[in-house]
Amino acid sequence: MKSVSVIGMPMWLGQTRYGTNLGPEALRRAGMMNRLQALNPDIIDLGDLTLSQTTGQGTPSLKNLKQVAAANVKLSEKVAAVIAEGRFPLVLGGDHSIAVGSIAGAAKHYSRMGVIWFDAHADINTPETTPSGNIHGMPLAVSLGLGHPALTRIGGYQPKIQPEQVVFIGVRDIDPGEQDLIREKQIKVFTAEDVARRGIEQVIEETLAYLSRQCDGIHLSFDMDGIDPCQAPGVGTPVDNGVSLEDSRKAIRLLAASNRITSCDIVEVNPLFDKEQTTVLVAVELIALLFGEAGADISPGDKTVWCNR
Ligand code: EXY
Ligand code: MN
Ligand code: MN
Ligand code: MN
Repeated sequence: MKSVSVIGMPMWLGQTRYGTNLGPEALRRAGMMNRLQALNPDIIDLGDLTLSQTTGQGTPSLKNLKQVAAANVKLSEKVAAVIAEGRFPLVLGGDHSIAVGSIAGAAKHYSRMGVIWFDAHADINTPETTPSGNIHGMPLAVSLGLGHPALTRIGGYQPKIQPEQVVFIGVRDIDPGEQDLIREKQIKVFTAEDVARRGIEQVIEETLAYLSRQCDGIHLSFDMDGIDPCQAPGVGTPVDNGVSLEDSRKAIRLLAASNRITSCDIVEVNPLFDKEQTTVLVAVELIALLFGEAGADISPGDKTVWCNR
């Protein structure tokens, strides 16, 4: 049984749609802690870090830089301390800019930490390539040492990870500048289409084999918008034709069973865009599956995702 410490990051300044800051509380209100503690009594909630909620103090290509950097300095220290205690950090977003701090805090404990980036997006833009200036589209580039020093220097070292130790799963909305970087760095990619065509079991098996050979820890950065928006609508940047909920469940259960995941972010839940609590409840279920809940036996069933959007 892992000793798990939950850290809430009420962050929305990595993008421009208010609401992801409400994510951690929404997950708690949906009964997340009771469900986790029923599985494992040594799962504790450290509460939310106190973050600035006011916009400004950035540039058009790095919106809210000062606040986002300050928040991630705090998070990197918290995550590093949790791992130093021998505990597993589960970081609840908040938008995906928080991966800057979670990866910075975790990677210092490993010589070669792998990253599984489950997402509709690549989040590997730099200030030079970003189409929006939103830092939630940059955390992977920052972790690779590419971007503004106020972000790449967090944790006091850089880069945090190497491109050959990153695997994308579920991507389907990649900007031209990101495409170039992914090709140049030869980062391993399983698009949402690859998942549908090859099967999630095969994708996860290949991902674990690829990373286990070379990594001494694996960080799972799980962006809820990687799931098809018909089944997880409550996200800030939805993209059609995502990974089905069934495949997302299978992915988490396989990763849990591998016992190779050493830290995790669950990000981009935006309760203000949710339909009832659909996305919040999916996130709680996936977190419970990550920490050992058996979950309903999943039939091979129909993989397509049908919905009237
Ligand atoms: N690639 C686009 C940008 O950089 O603005 C969209 C990024 C969306 C990021 C979400 C968290 O995954
Ligand atoms: Mn993301
Ligand atoms: Mn995304
Ligand atoms: Mn759809």
